[in-house]
Amino acid sequence: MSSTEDLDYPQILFQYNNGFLVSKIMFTACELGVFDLLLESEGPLSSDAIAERLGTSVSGMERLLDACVGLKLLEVEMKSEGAFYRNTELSNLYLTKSSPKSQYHNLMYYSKTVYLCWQYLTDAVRSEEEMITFMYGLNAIWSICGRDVIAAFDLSPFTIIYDLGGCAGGLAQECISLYPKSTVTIYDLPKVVQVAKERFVPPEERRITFHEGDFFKDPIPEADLYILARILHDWADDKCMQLLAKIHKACKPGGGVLLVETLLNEDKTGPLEAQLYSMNMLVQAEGKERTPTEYSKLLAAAGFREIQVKKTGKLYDAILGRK
Ligand code: ASE
Repeated sequence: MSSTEDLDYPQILFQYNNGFLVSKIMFTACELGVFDLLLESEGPLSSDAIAERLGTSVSGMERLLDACVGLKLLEVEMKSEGAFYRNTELSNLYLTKSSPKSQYHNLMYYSKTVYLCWQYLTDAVRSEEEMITFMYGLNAIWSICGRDVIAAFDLSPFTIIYDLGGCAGGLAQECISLYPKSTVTIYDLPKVVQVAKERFVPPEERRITFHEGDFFKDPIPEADLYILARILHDWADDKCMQLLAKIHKACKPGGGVLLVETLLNEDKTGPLEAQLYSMNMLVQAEGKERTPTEYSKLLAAAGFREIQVKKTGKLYDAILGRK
C-alpha cells in the first residue's frame, strides 16, 4: 500500500519555504564582493581575512561563507589555523564581476529590484481589485476640477470628442453636461473599459460611448477633439511625441487636442503639488510633470498650432492645440 508517508512532503515543503533564503545568500555574497575577492586572492582565505578586506563583521561573514559552502558556491578547507575558503567553478564562472560569463548584474537586479517587488506579489495577484480602487481614486478629482478644465476653452465647436485614457469617465461626464451637442468616446484598455461600463458610467448615458484599445498600438479614429487628461505626464518625451503625432494624423482639420495636466511653473519652483506629483511619476510611471513651455513644444513638434494655455487655479490646468 502506498502511504502518503512514502512521499517526502515535508522535504518539498521546506525546500519551497526556504527558496528565498537561498537566493538572498547568493545575492548578498555577490554584492559584498566575496567571489571577486576570492578570485583575485592568491590562495584560499580565512573568514577573518575576508571580513577585514570587505569591511564586514566577522561573525556575520563566517555564517555567510559557511552557508555558501552548503550551497556549493564555495569550498572550505580545514587547516590547523582554521577554515579557508575558495570559489567553486560555478562561482568563478558566473558570480564574479570580471568573468566573461558573469551574471553579476542580473543577480544584483534581482536582489535590489525584483526582490522588493515580490514583497507585493499578493497585491499584484489581487490587482483587479487594486485597479478598481485606482479608478475610483483617479475619478474622484473630476468632481472638484473637471468643470474648470472643460470650461477653460469653448469646446462647443467640437462635437465628436475622444477622451484617450478616459478611464472611469468622470471627465467625459463633465464634458457632455457642459456641451449638450457633443458626444464623448472613452478610449481605454479593454479591462478598464469593462470596469468603467460595469461600475462607473450609467448605460442610459447615451452620449458616452466606449472604444477598447491601446492607443499606442491600435488605430485612433477620426474626431474633432482628443482629450488627454493626465496621460502625457505618465510618459517620457519620445512616447508623448509618438502619441501626439498619431493623434495629429487622425484629427479632423480644424480639430484639436486638449491636454489636462498639473502644470509646473516655468522655472520649476512650484507649485508644490506639481513637484510632488512629478516625484510620484518617477516612482509609479515613466513620465514627469511639465511646464507650459514643455507641453507647448511637444504639441508644436507634433504639428499642432494656436497653442493656448489656461491655468484654472485648481489642481489641473488646460492646454489646447489646433490642427
Ligand atoms: C497617473 C496618475 C496618478 C498615474 C499614477 C498616479 C495619480 C496617482 N498615481 O497618471 C494621481 C495624481 N497624483 C499623484 C500623487 O501623482
